[in-house]
Amino acid sequence: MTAQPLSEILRIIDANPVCRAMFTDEQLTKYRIIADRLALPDSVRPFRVVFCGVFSSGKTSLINSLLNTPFHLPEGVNPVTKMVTRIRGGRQVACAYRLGGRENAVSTDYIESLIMGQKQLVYDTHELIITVPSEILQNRVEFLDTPGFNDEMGGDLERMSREAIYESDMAVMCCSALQLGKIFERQLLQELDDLTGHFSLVVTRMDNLNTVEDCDAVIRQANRLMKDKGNDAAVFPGDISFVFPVVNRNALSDSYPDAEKHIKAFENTLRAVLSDESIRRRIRQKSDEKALALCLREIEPVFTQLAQQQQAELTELTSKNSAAVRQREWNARTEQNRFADKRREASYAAQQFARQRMGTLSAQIMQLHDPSTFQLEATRLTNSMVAALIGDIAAYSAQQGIASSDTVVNILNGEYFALHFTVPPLVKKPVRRRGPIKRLFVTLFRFATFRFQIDDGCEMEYAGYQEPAVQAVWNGPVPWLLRQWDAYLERLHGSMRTDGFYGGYEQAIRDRQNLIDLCEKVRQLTVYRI
Ligand SMILES: Nc1nc2c(ncn2[C@@H]2O[C@H](COP(=O)(O)OP(=O)(O)O)[C@@H](O)[C@H]2O)c(=O)[nH]1
Ligand SMILES: [Mg+2]
Repeated sequence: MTAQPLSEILRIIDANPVCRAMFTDEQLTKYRIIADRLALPDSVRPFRVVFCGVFSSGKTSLINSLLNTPFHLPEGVNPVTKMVTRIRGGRQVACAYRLGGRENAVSTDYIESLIMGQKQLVYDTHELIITVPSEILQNRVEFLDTPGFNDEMGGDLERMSREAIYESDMAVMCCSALQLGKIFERQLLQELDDLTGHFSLVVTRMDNLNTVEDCDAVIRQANRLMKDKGNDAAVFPGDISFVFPVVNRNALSDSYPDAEKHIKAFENTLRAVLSDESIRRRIRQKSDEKALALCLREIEPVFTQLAQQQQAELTELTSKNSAAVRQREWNARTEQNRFADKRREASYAAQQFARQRMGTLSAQIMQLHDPSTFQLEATRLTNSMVAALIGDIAAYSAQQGIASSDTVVNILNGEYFALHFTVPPLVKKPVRRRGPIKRLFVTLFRFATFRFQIDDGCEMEYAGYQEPAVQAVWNGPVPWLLRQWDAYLERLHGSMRTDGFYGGYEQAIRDRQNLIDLCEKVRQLTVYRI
């Protein structure tokens, strides 16, 4: 038997808060106790017999009777056992408590007051280890005496009692003859049947019944309750599933004449079981299997449910995500189209303005005949024209609702004035080289037509000097302006709104997928023994 799947599952649960939240603390403690017990190597593992039942059902009395030593655990009418008492075999009576994985000795004088809770040991220690020289505890047999269930002291004692069952290989359930068949007793029987390879029902206080008929009725009822339970009886040399001792030997009375016989029979059979290695091994194996299967049976549906729930969320998230993606793409496309249209319109308009303005400018430049004032005048004209052009673009963009005119004006003005435009100076232009005869004629012709003459073999002229200036205007401010305008629209377009959609889908989907994988892994582990 290996504790592998359960420990592995517990590691997964501990590591994942979503899985952790699917279980109660009680459940996890149960799994942990069982996993720990399964992990113990056989060579050091005690054979644990838990004595359980409601309080005052005679558990401690039964243990005292079985120990058969001068040492007695305290018993009483009121619930007296306030701690789980672990009773081991040893050479002499000793007492210890466990703290931080270590056992610390306590004086045996305090045993009674500690068990009865009159004396407080250490905060948070609810277990006392008592060593008793008793024959029945040989072979690493350990008895666990529990405070018991249905105690008015409340949940803590019940929790301790239940945890002792999770630890144990075998159980003895004590039940008063007057309580037999009550709902709680039936439930506890079922619980023991689910958890242990073998358990016995010991009906106590038979002497409290008035008639032999009552005794027979109780015995019949006990048989009915144990039918199909406490199974695997075949491993025993005798059947110890149903016994009806009167535990308190002092209380033997005429009303239950078979008492002594039953007690002896129970003791003998239990002794035989506990001293037989192969029977112990078979009971333990069965208990381990049952306890593990119970845990896995409980765990499996939790993870199936978790996986289903995550799958549903995953499906929803995936469709939401693809809708969001589609929406986002659509929005981006329409937005893009809208901007592309606006931008095209705006660019055309800007070009048109530029052309008109620059056309006027060119015409004016063409009117300038005086080369000495030409450059200054052309620059001044160009600058005033560009300023007017910027104003036009701003007005246009405001009208189109692309941006506030201020923004455009600021952008264009700022950059324009930083790059104040200057029309380049006039240059003389070499025309062509001619021979002396032709040069003479040309000189005469020039003279006749009042044109300049430079006689170095080349002809230079200022004729058409307006042309390069107009070209410079067209190649300078106009493309610059259009570039600014385009860049401005580009910036506007780049900061286009694409947010406002839930963007966490991818991570959420990944989380769900991981959890589903984890559930699948756990479910594979649970298949192991179910
Ligand atoms: N008359 C009678 N009294 C019993 C019997 N078994 C236990 N008692 C008494 O019932 C009281 C409670 O017993 P105890 O062993 O402390 O119960 P526990 O709480 O289950 O451990 C004690 O006073 C016992 O002496 C029994 O079979 N018949
Ligand atoms: Mg007790």
